[in-house]
Amino acid sequence: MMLDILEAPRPARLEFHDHSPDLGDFREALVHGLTARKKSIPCRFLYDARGSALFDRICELPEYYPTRTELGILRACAPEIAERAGPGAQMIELGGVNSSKARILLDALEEPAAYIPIDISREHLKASTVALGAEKPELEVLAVCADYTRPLTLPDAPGGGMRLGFFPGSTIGNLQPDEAIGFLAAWADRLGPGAAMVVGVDLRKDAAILEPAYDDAQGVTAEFSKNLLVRANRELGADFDLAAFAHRARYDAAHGRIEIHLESLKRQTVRIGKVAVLFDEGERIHTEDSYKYSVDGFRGIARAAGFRPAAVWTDPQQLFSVHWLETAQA
Ligand code: AVI
Repeated sequence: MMLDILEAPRPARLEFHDHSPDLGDFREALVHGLTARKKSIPCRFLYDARGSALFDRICELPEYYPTRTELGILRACAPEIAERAGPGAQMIELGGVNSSKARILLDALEEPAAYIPIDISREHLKASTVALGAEKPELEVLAVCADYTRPLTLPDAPGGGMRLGFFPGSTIGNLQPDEAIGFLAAWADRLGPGAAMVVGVDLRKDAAILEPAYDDAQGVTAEFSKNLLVRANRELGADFDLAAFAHRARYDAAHGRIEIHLESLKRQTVRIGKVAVLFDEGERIHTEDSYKYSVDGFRGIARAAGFRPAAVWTDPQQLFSVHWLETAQA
């Protein structure tokens, strides 16, 4: 379904293509995940309107270094990215409800032909699309509400410039490494020959920096994780007692990943409609992994996906990295 969300006339197109997954997906995934031997809920369900707003707050937290570090790197390397991309690029952002990073590149690119943000969070995406469209009336903004980890068709966009994928925020780290390879390979295919992709990747570091970033003093990350339970209560009529679950975040250095769980603080039964789920005291629901890579480790992932890693930029403290990956030439 395609909705034209702009009421006033404007020179360039502003479109909203809505392919968002329906509620059935959440019920099915929740029941499936909570009735398995090891309980889990897929992390893509974290991002409803409330979850996205909470994630925006996480990005502002003093402990959560990735956002401000990546912004600094992007500001510094934007001219080089613009030079590599050339004029008339179509920028396709995977994610994109918070377009502050895209703006840095759009401001640096020479006459970008179109900006195509793809995000699962419908209301957030709509709002940011309208705001960006108002700010850059000459730019074609073609927003796609969809799960960019699944097959999708890109809208027709103008311009003969480079197709430039943009995947900031180290969201690649929320995929398992083999999934990350499959995901990047699918995008290399979708972008086609002669394209490039800019990917933000969090780097491996001490647990003393990583763990507070995922378990902040104000409890915003805990609220973000528990939003899965809030959603289940509101949307599916489940009866999760939020006070009976605790947010846990721990760095597993051997796997290079932060593991996030919700831990049941007592033995309890939770109902999701007709389904009853028994929790032992201390039993955990796995909600998210956030993988951290070395620069070379990530370049290996990109190569395995069929990209040629051509450039990488980092901050002076080596907290975060931004990679320029190229697809094969036509
Ligand atoms: C979206 N993603 C990259 C975040 C991360 O750092 O893995 C999600 C997040 N979860 C808790 N805090 C941040």
